[in-house]
Amino acid sequence: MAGLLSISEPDATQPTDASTQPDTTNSDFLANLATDATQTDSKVATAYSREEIAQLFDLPLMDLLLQAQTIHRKHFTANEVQISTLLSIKTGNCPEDCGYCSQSGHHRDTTKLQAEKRIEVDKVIAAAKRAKNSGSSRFCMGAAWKHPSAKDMPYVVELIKEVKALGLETCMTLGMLDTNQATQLADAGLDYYNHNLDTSRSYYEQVVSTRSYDERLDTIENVRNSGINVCSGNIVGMGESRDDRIDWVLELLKMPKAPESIPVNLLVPIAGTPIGDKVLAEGQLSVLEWIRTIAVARICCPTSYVRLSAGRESLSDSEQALAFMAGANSFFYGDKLLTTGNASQSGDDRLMRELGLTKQFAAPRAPKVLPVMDAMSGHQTQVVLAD
Ligand code: SAM
Ligand code: DTB
Ligand code: SF4
Repeated sequence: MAGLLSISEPDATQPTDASTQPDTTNSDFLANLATDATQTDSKVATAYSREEIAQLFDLPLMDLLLQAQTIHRKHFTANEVQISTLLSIKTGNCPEDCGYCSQSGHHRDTTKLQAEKRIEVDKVIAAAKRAKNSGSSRFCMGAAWKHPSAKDMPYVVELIKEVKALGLETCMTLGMLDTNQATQLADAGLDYYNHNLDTSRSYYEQVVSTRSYDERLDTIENVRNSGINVCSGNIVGMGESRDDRIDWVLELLKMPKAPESIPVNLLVPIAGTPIGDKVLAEGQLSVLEWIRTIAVARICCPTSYVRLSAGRESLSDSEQALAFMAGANSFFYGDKLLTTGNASQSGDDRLMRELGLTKQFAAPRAPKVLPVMDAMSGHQTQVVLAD
């Protein structure tokens, strides 16, 4: 295990208190973890059993962070982070009843969220330009829909093309997509589609009743098959158990390919939502458990970007530093998420300087369908590019 501390062979010169140390000495799996990370990605991304994931969660925190950071450095440039800016392009009155979400029409009498119709293309482009000028490399557009309607498709296709023309990567999160819609977005050149599983299959029914876990997986499969990069993550701190967080990791590993981007949201408890109200009354989960979840996601999906998502506004610099140590290498940048506040941009600039983090540049996919002029007829036509 060149260059890595072995967690199974403690330094004999250091005093240890055997009564307080978890027994990790019998686990070949833990001893070989970082060595395994040098093997092929497909092996690493599918190799973990439920028990092994549970063992990772149980590690002493410093051991877990060390392993996660070591694995991170085998697959990514150390100290480089990808940053994205979010914009809500259609806010509130969502027909789904997600128990954490300010935008659900089911909670509108208690959240009092001001709903807004689709915002005009020009306004989206202006926000994307501001994001680009601030140094963001990806622009993520979210809509509170169960799924886009047929009349929404030309609008979102136009947004993808216009935002890409600025040299930004594009991401969308619009609810469920069928195969045809996923293909239309892929043809327009969409780089990422965000669709979170949020939690385990068994806890999901405590979180939302208007759609099923399998519908969520179907959309992710449609996105994957279309060639768009998959962004799929969770929310930590909704009242789910450690077992639910383990099962969520297992769901990622069951996919034919792990998501390229994994947002790990820390619940923002929003007053007036059923889950927000419960957490506000009963107390929030320890931030360290969110950090452990980030580390386990990093270890199990070593080539995925792991994103610090909702919840950073309430965290200290030191807590965020630990999350980067745990292998997170992307975050949402800008003063607002969708409907709630984010850590401030100026604060993030300062934090990045203090931690020595640098921003990664954008690498947008080329659109698959390009407009061209037919030289003979003078009419506008399209070419479909090969993959
Ligand atoms: N409507 C689309 C959907 O559900 O896929 C996209 C927007 S939705 C707001 C995107 C994600 O934001 C959710 O899947 C959830 O993981 C996260 N999210 C929403 N509200 C949150 C909250 N209060 N705290 C933490 N994460 C939240
Ligand atoms: C994701 O996983 N988190 C982002 C993004 N994907 C779309 C959204 C966070 C929303 C937080 C609550 C809000 O601002 O409404
Ligand atoms: Fe709608 Fe998405 Fe909010 Fe659920 S999380 S209520 S689908 S906007």
